[in-house]
Parts: sequence; C-alpha cells; structure tokens
Amino acid sequence: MTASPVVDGPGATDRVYTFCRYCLAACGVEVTVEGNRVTKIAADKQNPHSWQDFCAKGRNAQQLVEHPRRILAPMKRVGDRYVAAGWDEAIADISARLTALIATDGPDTVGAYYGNPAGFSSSNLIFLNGWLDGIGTRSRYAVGSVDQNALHVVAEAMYGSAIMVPVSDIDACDYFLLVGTNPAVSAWNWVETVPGGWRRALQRQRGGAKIVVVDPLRTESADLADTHIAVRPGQDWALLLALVKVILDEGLEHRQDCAERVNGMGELRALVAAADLDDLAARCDVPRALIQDTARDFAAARGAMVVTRTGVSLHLAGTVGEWLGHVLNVITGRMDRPGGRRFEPGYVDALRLAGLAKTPEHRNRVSGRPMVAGAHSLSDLANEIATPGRGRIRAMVIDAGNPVVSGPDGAALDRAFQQLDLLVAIDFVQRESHRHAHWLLPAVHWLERDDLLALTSNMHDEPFVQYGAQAVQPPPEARPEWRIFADLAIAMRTPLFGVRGLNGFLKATAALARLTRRPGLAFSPAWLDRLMIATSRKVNGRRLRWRDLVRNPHGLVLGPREYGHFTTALRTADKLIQLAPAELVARTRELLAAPHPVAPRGYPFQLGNRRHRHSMNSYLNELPGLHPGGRGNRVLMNSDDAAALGVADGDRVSVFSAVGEVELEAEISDRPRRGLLVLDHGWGSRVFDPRGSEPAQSHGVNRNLLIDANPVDPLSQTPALSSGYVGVRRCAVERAPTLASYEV
Ligand SMILES: Nc1nc2c(c(=O)[nH]1)N[C@H]1C(S)=C(S)[C@@H](COP(=O)(O)OP(=O)(O)OC[C@H]3O[C@@H](n4cnc5c(=O)[nH]c(N)nc54)[C@H](O)[C@@H]3O)O[C@H]1N2
Ligand SMILES: Nc1nc2c(c(=O)[nH]1)N[C@H]1C(S)=C(S)[C@@H](COP(=O)(O)OP(=O)(O)OC[C@H]3O[C@@H](n4cnc5c(=O)[nH]c(N)nc54)[C@H](O)[C@@H]3O)O[C@H]1N2
Ligand code: SF4
Ligand SMILES: [Mo]
Repeated sequence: MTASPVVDGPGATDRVYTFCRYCLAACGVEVTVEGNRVTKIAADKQNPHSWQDFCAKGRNAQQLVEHPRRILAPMKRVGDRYVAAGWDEAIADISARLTALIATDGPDTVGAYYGNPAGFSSSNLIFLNGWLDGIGTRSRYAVGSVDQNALHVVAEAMYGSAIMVPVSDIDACDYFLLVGTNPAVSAWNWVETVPGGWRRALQRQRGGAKIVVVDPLRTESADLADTHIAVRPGQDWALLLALVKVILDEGLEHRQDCAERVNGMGELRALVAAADLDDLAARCDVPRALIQDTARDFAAARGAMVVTRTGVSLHLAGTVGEWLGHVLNVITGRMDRPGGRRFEPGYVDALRLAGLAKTPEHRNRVSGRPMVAGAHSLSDLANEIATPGRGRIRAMVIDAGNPVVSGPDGAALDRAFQQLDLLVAIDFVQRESHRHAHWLLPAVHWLERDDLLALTSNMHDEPFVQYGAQAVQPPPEARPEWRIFADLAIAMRTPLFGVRGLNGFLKATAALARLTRRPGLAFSPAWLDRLMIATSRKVNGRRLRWRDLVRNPHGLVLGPREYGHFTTALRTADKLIQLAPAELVARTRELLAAPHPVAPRGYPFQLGNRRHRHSMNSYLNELPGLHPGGRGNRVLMNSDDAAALGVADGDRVSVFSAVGEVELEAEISDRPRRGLLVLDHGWGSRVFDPRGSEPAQSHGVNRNLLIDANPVDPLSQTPALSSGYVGVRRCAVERAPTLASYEV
C-alpha cells in the first residue's frame, strides 16, 4: 500500500489516524492536515488500544517536520561549509569512496551506528542490515549497549531468544515492584508497549494494589508509590538477590512453577546459599528488615510483577540486576499468570523470524569483545576508529542516532569521528554527532511515511494491529532510509542481504514503474508489510487480512489477552526457563567476592540520570513548543551534600570526572539520596545550520562527557552511564556556559 491516509470528509482539511513513533507507547493520534501541512495533532480517542495515552511530544511532532534547520537535500561538505547536492551525486560519491576503502582495507573498514528511532520504522533496520550484509562488514554499532542489551542477554540466556520479552499485565496486578524506572515520565516503555501503563497502575492502587518504587532518586513515580526504596546506585543486583534469597530461604516460592517450568533451581539455591543477607543489605544500602518485608509481601500478593528498566541496566552489574528481576518473577509464579508478565505472541512470529536472520560473529580488534545482539559496544567505537591497523574503521554511517551525546566519553568519539575519511549522517538536522559529516542525508519523519511495526507486535500488552499511515508528503528531496541503503548497495554492486539477484530485482521494478508511469510497481517496503500480513499467524483463532488494517484506521484489538503462550514460545532446547545460566551465576559470584563499592579519591559522588517529559533522549529538546524557556539541564544535588559544599540553589557548579568536566547550575533538593548527583542526559547537543550560517544552538550540557567508556558490564558491554563517579565544586567566578570538553 502506498500512502493511503484515511480521510474524514471532503475538502482541504483531512484527518489522518495513525500512531506516534517517538516512543514505544505508540499512542494513537488524530492528525489534521491542511494542504500537506500538519495543523493539529490530537490524541485519537477512537484508538481502542491506546486511547488513554498521549503527550506533548506527540502533540508537537510537526515541529521537527518543520524544523527551521531541517536538512532538505543531500548536503556535501566543501571545506568548512555545506552545499546542497543531488541524490545521484551523493550516492555516486559515497559509494565510490566506500568501494575504494573496502578495496584496500577490507569490508570492516565500513562502520555503521544506528540509534533508537531507527527501530520505529518498519524498513530502516532491515535494509541497513541488508546493505551491511552485502558489504560483509562486522563493524556494526547500535544503541543497545547504552540501552537494552542487558535485557537481550538475559532473554537469550533464560528463554532462548534475545527478543522474547515478557509484557506487563497491569490490570490484574496487585503488587508492582518498579526497579530503576520512572513511568510517570517515561510512559511505561522499554521494549514493551503498555499504553497508559502508569495511569492504569495508579488505578489498581486505588483498588488496593501496592506500588513500590526502587530508585536512588525520589521521582515523580516514587512520590505516588506506597513505598520508596532509595537504593545505592548500581547495586540493584544485591537488593534483588537478597529478595530472591529471602523467598527461597523462607520457602515462599511457587512450588509448582519451580518444579515444572524451570531448569537450574539447584544452581540458584546454591548461589543464594553463598550470599549473606546482611552483606547484600549493606551493598545496596537498604535495611535488612525492609528487604524481608518486601520479599514476603511480593511473594504473598495474588498478582505481582517486578519491572526492571534503564535504571537497572545502565550499570556495570546491570545484566545481573536484570536477570534477578526475571528470576524473582519466575520463582514466584508470575510468568504467564494474571497480574504478572505475559508473553504476547503477536500477529507475526518475530522470534522465528529473528532466528532466521544471520548474526555475524566477530570480536573487536582493540578490546577483543564479541558482539551482543548483533552489534558491538559504543564503548569500543572511538578506539576502533582511532587505532591504526587492518580492520580500522575509516568510514561511518550514523543512522538516526547521536552517539556522541547518548554514549560514554563523547569527547573521545567526537575526536575519532574527526579522523574518518568519510562520515555520512542520515537525520533531519545536523546534531553534535554529525558535526564532522562529509555528507548529510535528509530523512523522512514518521508523519511522512507508512509503517507496519509487525516485528514488535509481540511487545503490545494486548493483541493489537494498526497501520501507521502517512499523514503528509515528505519534502521532495527527503528519502526513507531503506531507499538510501538500497541505492548504495546497487551503486556499490554489493548484493543486498548477500543475496544475488535482489539488486537487479529492485532495479527492474523501478524501471518498470518509470516506463509504465505507475509508481506502485516499484518495490517499496509496503510489499513487505503485505507479506507480513499475508503470512501472519492466527490470533485468537482468527487470521488477519490486509483489509482489516484498511478498514480499521484507529487500530484493531485482536481479541482478549491470552495466557498460556509463554511455555510454548520458549526457544530453549528443553522448553524450560533457564533459571541459572552459567555466565550469570559466575558473574554474580564475582560480584559477591568483590569488595563493597567505594568512591575513588577526589570523585565522591555518583552521577544519576533522569529523563524530561518533553524530550526524547537527545532530540526534541531544542524545540520551543516543548521547552519554552530553552534553559537546558541543571544538576540536582541533595540538600545536605550541597550544604556541606557551600552550594546554594542556582549556583554555577563544575561537575568533573576522570574523563571530562561540565559547568552548569545546581538545583538543591531532598529528592536524590546523599552522594547522588542527578543530571539528565540528552542535553548539550548542538544543532548546526548547514544551510545557512547561523551559529550552532545548544541548550544545557552533555553529562555523558563525564562517563568513562571503560569499564563495561562484561555481559551487556554497557558502561556505568548512571553510576559513574564524579566530583563537584562551586565555580569561583560566574562564567558563560562552555562546551569545555569538545574541541570546538
Ligand atoms: N547517561 C545516560 N545515557 C543514555 C541514557 C540514559 O538514561 N542515561 N539513555 C540511553 C537510551 S535508553 C537511549 S535509547 C539512547 C538514545 O541514543 P540515540 O538513539 O543515539 O540518540 P537519540 O538522542 O535518540 O538521537 C536520535 C537521532 O535520530 C534522529 N531521528 C529521529 N527520527 C528519525 C528517523 O526517523 N530517521 C532518521 N534517520 N533520524 C531520525 C533525531 O533527529 C536524532 O538526531 O541514549 C542512551 N544514553
Ligand atoms: N519523556 C520521555 N520518555 C521516554 C524517553 C525520553 O527520553 N523522554 N525515552 C524512552 C526510552 S528510549 C526509554 S529506553 C525509556 C526508559 O524508561 P525508564 O527506564 O523508565 O527511564 P527513566 O525515566 O530514565 O527512569 C530510570 C530511573 O532509574 C533511576 N536510576 C538510576 N540509577 C539507578 C539505579 O542504580 N538503581 C535504580 N533502582 N534506579 C536507578 C533513575 O533515577 C530514573 O528515575 O523511556 C522512554 N520514554
Ligand atoms: S512520545 Fe508521547 S505521544 Fe508519542 S508515543 Fe510516546 S508517550 Fe505517546
Ligand atoms: Mo532507550
């Protein structure tokens, strides 16, 4: 299907029903379009799945579409300026330069990084990987190492598939143990779609359910919780292991599930026997009695779930923390039971399809680290570019990402990008990570494209399908990523997906469309969407048809939530949940044997993170409709810590670590626990003006300049993004904001 916006009534004003693709909440939206301009975006109250949810980011989505600095045509760097060029020139130049590099240095010389928004397009990643497969490069980097890798590692080890993610069954839950998540702001999403999740949890609370929030910061979610546990940053693993220990020591486990559904109960018991409750309580700095009460209440609740998210994963022991969250759900019988965590099969068998994709195996030259979930760690990227030798990355494509800001030690990555022979950025505007780009390629916004997110249909908390319809036409020279990768593959004569003949097929359909003047004959990802539906699995006994999508622009709930799919979906050899995978047990023993955490000399604080309701990681925070003050981020300090250092609210302070330093305003509060500074990530990313000559704009500071890329969690390869050690001092003299740590 090409764009077939659903139009409500005749005339110049159209109404298109689609869904927001900024975050996984996937809120249904009603878009009012006048003459190819979006004039209003409202919540789609007729969306049967997500009608309760919507936020200002979705409401203002057209601001990015109409960004005054939007890249409208391919832009080529000439000296220190950019000039607009045509697509033919862009594709010919990029492909010639890549082909020449590969001829001398081999395929791994071409690297790619994709960021979070790439996953919200139905075709972007498929074609990015298809292109990289054709080239044969293993220099693949992704957002996972600064986001959800811990979950992939745990899901692979316990359930046999990196994408077998259990979803929250909120409306039957009586006890929510929320660890390292602030759903009041981030909309209950991290690899699951639970529209209105926080609102629904609060509704359960009004009916008697308990909400426990584990977070070193008293967040908006903690304010409304029944209990707030201010854990020491990075030590959730110790808290969760202690909870598991109390449950097993006191015989509170779900006997039947532990006997019939799991493998590894003996190893788990041996592990907890080796741990001491007082030692664990001291590590996470949570009173022993509170741990015991929490474990008993959790085990006794009728419906209960542990939810672990980025507050758990972005640390050096994040994978163990993530694992123990799953263990707690499994041993108390929460998997696939009302109020716990279900497996939603979705209308396509994503687990099977993911199993078919070939994932390259590779170890990085410099660190020797293998890939996790098909990609290397961002912590490795700067070294792989900067270190000479065969296999060195000399060309990079950044697809929908801002790794200098979202990853650790941005200054080192920025320096490395400057050394590249070729840097290509595919985005709407030129941000911090793109500043050394040789080519800026204009992308298409979700309001400008159709998406069927079939491969994440198993992440919705009820069986649901909606076609993400295009609302407006993109600027004439903007192109969807799939087309850029297909054109590059054709120009480089590298077979897409490594399959000979595919390039020729795409070329032939395009030629036929030109000849017959029927654009619909040219290949487009809509063909894949149709294929997904044609080969979809039955949901609630019913097979989906394409016309169901067309006739239901608000989306279609495909029947009630079902229980009972979890065990059949397991992809482990014995069809059991692997409760105690060897590498996780070994890593936990290592953590137990290590001394208790102490801050290094000179860096007595830990740097926590929070998100802003109106930002999406490093983007949307420059938009005046979302951030009217344009003020940027401030560092939140505990009032006792501030008093001890003589810092007052509004003072300028310098926050520094072994790798960087930033200067910004302090905000004094009793919300963070002592020893914690909280600085939201995503800020301090400049937006450049490649079409004009206006100065770069930026708000706030990039707190990830303070994060050492090493060490990493050995299992997820995630650095200590939310527990790095820092120092803070009051600035002696008032100075204008600086971008001190980048070489400007
Ligand atoms: N300290 C700390 N660091 C963190 C986190 C944290 O909590 N603390 N969170 C981490 C997490 S969870 C994430 S997901 C990452 C995010 O890391 P990234 O994904 O690398 O960064 P984003 O800020 O999401 O930048 C996305 C870029 O994609 C562009 N874009 C948006 N839509 C599209 C599109 O459709 N096509 C194209 N081509 N471009 C598009 C935007 O303009 C923007 O430049 O950051 C991580 N970093
Ligand atoms: N408004 C908004 N919504 C978003 C995003 C956004 O940028 N803005 N990003 C989206 C993305 S990409 C993602 S991945 C999700 C993330 O969703 P969440 O993981 O819920 O993200 P946060 O809101 O950052 O909540 C993480 C919480 O962990 C806490 N924390 C930090 N360190 C620790 C620790 O050691 N232990 C514990 N227990 N807690 C800790 C922080 O204080 C913070 O409150 O949100 C999505 N939704
Ligand atoms: S950004 Fe806001 S409107 Fe868009 S999907 Fe997420 S919560 Fe919904
Ligand atoms: Mo994320």
